[in-house]
Amino acid sequence: MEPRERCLTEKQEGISSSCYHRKKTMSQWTIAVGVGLITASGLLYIIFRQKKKKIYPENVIILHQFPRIREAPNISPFAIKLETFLRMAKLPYQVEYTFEMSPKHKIPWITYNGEVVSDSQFIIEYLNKKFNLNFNSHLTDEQRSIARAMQKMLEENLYWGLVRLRWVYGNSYTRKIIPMLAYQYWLIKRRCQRSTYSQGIGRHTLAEVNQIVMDDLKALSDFLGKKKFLMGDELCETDFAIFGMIAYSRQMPENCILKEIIDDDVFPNITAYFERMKSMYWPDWFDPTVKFPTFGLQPQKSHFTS
Ligand SMILES: N[C@@H](CCC(=O)N[C@@H](CS)C(=O)NCC(=O)O)C(=O)O
Repeated sequence: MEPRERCLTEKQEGISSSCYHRKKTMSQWTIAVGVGLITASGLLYIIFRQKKKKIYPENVIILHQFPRIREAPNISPFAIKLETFLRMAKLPYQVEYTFEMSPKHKIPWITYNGEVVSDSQFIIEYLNKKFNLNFNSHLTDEQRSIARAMQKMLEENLYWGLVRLRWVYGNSYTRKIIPMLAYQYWLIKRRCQRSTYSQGIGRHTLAEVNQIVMDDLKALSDFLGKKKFLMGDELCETDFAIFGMIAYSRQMPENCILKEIIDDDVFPNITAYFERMKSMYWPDWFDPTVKFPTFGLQPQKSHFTS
């Protein structure tokens, strides 16, 4: 190679190697900044969570649920189910009104001596073990199976129909029961449109949803017949779920089929069942003093503790 050519090649190599080094340094910086940001946000999240960690009284079940409304103890059937169970079992509990979701991103949930438990059914099973309870001990295996099937029909089928009627078709009627801004309603509506579509019921017409709701209630009514509780004279665990779901069905907006069902008392035995459970456990069902939303830990009610 000529000395001039060699000189040029060396120069080019020098430029490209400095370019390469600059690029390398830049990508190292990008990675470092990225890692730094992720670590910092992780730390901030932990600090924030720790700061938010609340101290609750010992040996008291803290029931985290949506704020109550004037006409009923809650807008969630699962919360009513759970609180009725707590009252029936005379367990020491305190309600915390909140919009904070459980680690499973659902509500209600409980905290008990630092332990967090999610899902109303798992909570009941957890408390059954902790406090040695069993409201199903008088049932045969066959009755247990029927009770489970009935509960799943209401909680996994009827519930979604009711979600659809309240949030997707409810609009201003729902906002009369649950005071909220139009924008907040719209956000929840959008969420419920998606969830009911994924679940499946959201793909049906309103008439079909009405039919599903009606058929489920009829099945419940037919099975209940003249019985006091689902399986006879003695209450079983599924009765809490049934009561929660009937209570929920009675909070539906005025423009929906449930209003006609209730007004015309199409299922008088369901009405009687609802009134019976309500009078047994809920002297404070209606609370004219409520200002929705009320947040925070509520005082423990002494007449429901053992
Ligand atoms: N299987 C759950 C169901 C709870 C549930 O669906 N809660 C509703 C309120 S009624 C909820 O948290 N919805 C919020 C969402 O799905 O994002 C239980 O029994 O607790």
